[in-house]
Amino acid sequence: MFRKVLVANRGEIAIRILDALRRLGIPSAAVFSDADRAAPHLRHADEAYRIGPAPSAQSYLNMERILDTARRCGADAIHPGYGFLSENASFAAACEQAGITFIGPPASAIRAMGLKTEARVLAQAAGVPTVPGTTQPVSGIGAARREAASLGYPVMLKAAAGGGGKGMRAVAGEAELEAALRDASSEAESSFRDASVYLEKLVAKPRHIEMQIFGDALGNLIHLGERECSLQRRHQKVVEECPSPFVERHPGLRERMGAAAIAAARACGYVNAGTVEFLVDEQANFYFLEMNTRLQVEHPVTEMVTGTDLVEWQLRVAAGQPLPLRQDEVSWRGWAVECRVYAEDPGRNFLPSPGRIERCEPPAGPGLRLDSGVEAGYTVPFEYDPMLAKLAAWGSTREQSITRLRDAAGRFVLTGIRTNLPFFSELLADAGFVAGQIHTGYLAEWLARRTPPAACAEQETVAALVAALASAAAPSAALSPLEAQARSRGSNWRSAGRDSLLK
Ligand code: MV4
Repeated sequence: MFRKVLVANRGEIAIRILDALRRLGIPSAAVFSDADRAAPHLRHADEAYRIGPAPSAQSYLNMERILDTARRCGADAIHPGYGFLSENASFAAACEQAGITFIGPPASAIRAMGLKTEARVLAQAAGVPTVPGTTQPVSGIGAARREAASLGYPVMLKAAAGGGGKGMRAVAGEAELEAALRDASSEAESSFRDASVYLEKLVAKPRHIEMQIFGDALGNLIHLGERECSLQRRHQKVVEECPSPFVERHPGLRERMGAAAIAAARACGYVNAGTVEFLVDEQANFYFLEMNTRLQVEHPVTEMVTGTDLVEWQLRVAAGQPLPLRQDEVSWRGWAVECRVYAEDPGRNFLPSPGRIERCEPPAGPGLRLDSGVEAGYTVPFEYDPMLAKLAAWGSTREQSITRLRDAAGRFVLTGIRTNLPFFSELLADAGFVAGQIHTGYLAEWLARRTPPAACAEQETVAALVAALASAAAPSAALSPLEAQARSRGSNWRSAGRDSLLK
């Protein structure tokens, strides 16, 4: 298929891709920044190349450096993983121009789905249901008032240039519209350097259900079923599952959402792995949210239920081969649930807790899968996304997969840093979750019920900072620069850059 593939990523997804290359007998090259000189993913590659200093902008986002490294090491393909350059149309185009295969969709498809308003127009033109609202940004408060009045409150303001909740404001009535528009525009400007905002009818208590699709260069396009991703915290997915309990309870919904997802993919000439995200309301109406033009973090739950290897599919399709399965050959067996293991402390408002991992002893057992980027003795760098690993469990029923995952999360020994593993033992036992009665606001409500209402996150952060400074002043200060740096970031420590990896 390829002479050599360079994996332009790090952590668990780099290992996931490098191991697939090894299984397929394809030579591989890894890259690393100065912060990743001892990173575990390097040992899964045949060669490793330094691409720059720790900051992502000077390393994993440094397009020229990565392309130059690919040329110098003789790689004829680059796999971007997720986050970083995986949805950068200019990078995909630069690879194409350099004669290096970008393992992902064509740059034109990335561009077409990159701007949320344009993606909505494309979806609408393809007959895909979208939330009622504007397809162009509103020009000012006057237009916003008119649009909101015709839609009817409540409405949702959204940044045209971005997703992930930045620049988004729910507006219950006209009295709040002007202030909300001002806030949404300024957050959109600071997050995406584009203040454009558009309007949608607010969908109450929606679920986030996404369809995995796959296209090859011969025009075949299929779906591999859905993933329920409604358990999110601050627009960051925490638990994902396949199939969705809601879709299971609504016969015919999967087929309708699958057809819509394929129509959206066809409208932008999609090839390779992609995901179409939908909002689903309590009456099982579904609305196109956005299309992610990359392999997603949560792809393992789809693999575990369909028995596929989506990275192998990506490589084969990028090499011009047809899809390994036709739509009528895709089958789903059992259930899979995944939790994302982060270096953060649930007891302190999920404050970062990177540092040196002392023990890392994953659980073993039937149906378990761990995609990990860390090991004992490894120091988690603070420059990148704090996700350490993904722990998933397959079962013949949803109950069995949840029980296996909850038990495994409780048996996962990971010390030296704090992680959110203990949080999963609780969450996966929650009656609402076990009953499948979840929506995108569920986790926030659950957390609010579970912990004493903090006076305010800032006070907690100040307290943490005072504690940190106090212990730093003490001669035996155990504070690593990491911890101090991380704490100084306060509770909202995920910068925009991090979000790019939270997909
Ligand atoms: C919405 C919505 C309700 N109504 N749009 C959040 C980020 C971006 N992906 C779109 N999001 C939402 N859009 C309308 N018209 C509620 C959300 C939303 C959400 C969506 C998916 C997953 C998690 C979410 C958390 C809060 C709000």
